[in-house]
Amino acid sequence: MTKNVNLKSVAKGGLLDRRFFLKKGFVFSVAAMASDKLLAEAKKYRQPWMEKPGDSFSNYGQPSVFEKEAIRWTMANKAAAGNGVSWTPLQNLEGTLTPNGLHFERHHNGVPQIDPKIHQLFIHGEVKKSLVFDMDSLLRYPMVSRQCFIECGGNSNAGWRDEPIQTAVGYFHGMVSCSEWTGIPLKILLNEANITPRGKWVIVEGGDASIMNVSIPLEKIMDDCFLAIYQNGERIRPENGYPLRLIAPGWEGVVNVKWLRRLHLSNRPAMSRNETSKYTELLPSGKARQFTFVMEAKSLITNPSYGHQLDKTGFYQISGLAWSGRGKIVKVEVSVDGGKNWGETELQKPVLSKSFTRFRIPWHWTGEKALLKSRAIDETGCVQPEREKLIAERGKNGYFHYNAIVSWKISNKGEISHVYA
Ligand SMILES: Nc1nc2c(c(=O)[nH]1)N[C@H]1C(S)=C(S)[C@@H](COP(=O)(O)O)O[C@H]1N2
Ligand SMILES: [Mo]
Repeated sequence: MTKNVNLKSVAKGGLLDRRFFLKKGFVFSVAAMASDKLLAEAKKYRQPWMEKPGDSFSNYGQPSVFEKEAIRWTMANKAAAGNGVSWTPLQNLEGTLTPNGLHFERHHNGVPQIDPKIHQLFIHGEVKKSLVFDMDSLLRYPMVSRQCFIECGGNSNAGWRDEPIQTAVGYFHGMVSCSEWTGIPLKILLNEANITPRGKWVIVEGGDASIMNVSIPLEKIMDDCFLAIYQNGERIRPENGYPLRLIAPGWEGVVNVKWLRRLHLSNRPAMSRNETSKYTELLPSGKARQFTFVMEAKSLITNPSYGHQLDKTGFYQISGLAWSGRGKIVKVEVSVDGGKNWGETELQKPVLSKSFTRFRIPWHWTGEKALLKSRAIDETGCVQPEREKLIAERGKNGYFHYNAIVSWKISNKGEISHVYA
């Protein structure tokens, strides 16, 4: 067994060692053979797709037909037509960016098909100059690009249940995705509108059938909010807000209003449905949490995770995602013995603020029972809490903002289940 550099070898659950590949190096080859024999084998290896020309060009590419499992799982909600969610299959993805066709969706009343030639954006209220824009005029403004995650405030809410849900990580935590968004900083347009001293909140309204609205403090709007027009280089997909959406980096999904049509400057919040009857939660003290915009530090191991099967002992790469609405992730630790020992993982560079951060660490599985956990720490010092601690603070009335540590139990047969531990 290797001598560990920065991690402890643990009795149960095997060994975690970030430097293992560097120190030892090893081969996961199907077979090992001499070079001349291997060359002969390679020459013999011919498949049908090498015998004739392949398919022709396509106007818009699609994933391989062998990747049918990497799809969004959809879940309709009977509250209204077109209300529901589709989830990002986090268990099938790597790196930090979510492909556009797999970005999670949350609609209150379906996806409108908005004609960009007639779409308009109105800015009015506590401004000296009311403004109306069409898409052509917006496209003339200077733009910025920023990679950031969007997470629904209700993501991971199955964690509040008494029994741990047994489902793929994406179907539990996949109401979060990460894209490079490109658009116009809102402060440019609002400075043009010239806000009056009474303008302290911006009431943001969408142009879908739900005409959803939310209130955002002016400070946040002027700090880093922008109007996105492009998503990962192409125009935003209809389901993610085409032709225009608001991006409020690090803040809960609901304030990232899609199909944006109106910005109303006001001296107070609108007290709309999504900031009173929803997204307001009673604490054990009897007080309520309201306007809890920021998504707290969170992480989860996506591989291995529920639904995967470890069928051999030996090396696996533990890989997962971490993010925080407060800024950059500075550290992600992983434990394979249920939290007794923790090892520091390698973070994929560059680590960006309010964005997905990919962490990885090699793990030697000995074939014994193991209990995998990950714990994120952000640059403000926020540490992802254990579930017990979160529930002690927030009580059992929680529904939103669940960010507790996730635990995967590995049986001695290599089966993976979700546990509270
Ligand atoms: N106009 C409008 N904006 C909306 C919504 C909506 O239903 N209508 N849903 C909100 C919610 S609750 C979330 S979590 C995010 C989801 O964004 P996405 O569908 O692009 O992932 O959009 C928000 N913006
Ligand atoms: Mo949401």
